[in-house]
Amino acid sequence: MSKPILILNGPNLNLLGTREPHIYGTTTLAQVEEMCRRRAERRGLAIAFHQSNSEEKLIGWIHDAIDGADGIIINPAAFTHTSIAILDAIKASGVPTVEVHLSNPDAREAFRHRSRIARVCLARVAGFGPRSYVLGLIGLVKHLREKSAP
Ligand code: CA2
Repeated sequence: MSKPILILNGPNLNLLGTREPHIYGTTTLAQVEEMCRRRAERRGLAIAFHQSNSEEKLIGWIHDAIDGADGIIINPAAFTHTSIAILDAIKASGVPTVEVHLSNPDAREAFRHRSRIARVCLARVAGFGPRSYVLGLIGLVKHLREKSAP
């Protein structure tokens, strides 16, 4: 493993820690990034961390991962439940991808129960707040290291 892990965040996650703390907590997205960066550095790895409200931008970053990242952690936010375009991008990239969520979508409204991307992801971590990202990162790195071991 020599390339960074790409961590992607979908729409409205820029508001994290500032709105609806009863659902999404008080940790900001910048703090989530810092938690992930520290964890990755302990394992000798770099991360690239992005957020966008635009599906097009998220897809562009997934395409960039084809040559530029060893793995992807993605919280597509509401696009989780709607975006066949993000599903197709992850599938086409061939980059091992872990789906993460702050809340547990299965314990919420019915429209959040379907994930469009789950079928092309290695795993899913949900419901642990910001720790979902860290747990997803640890699992992904373990998987990649086992895969590349001689
Ligand atoms: O639990 C998650 O991580 C979600 O991906 C969050 C999405 C939601 O649509 C998914 O069903 C589950 C919503 C992200 C919105 O982020 C906000 C953060 C703070 C305040 C308002 C929205």
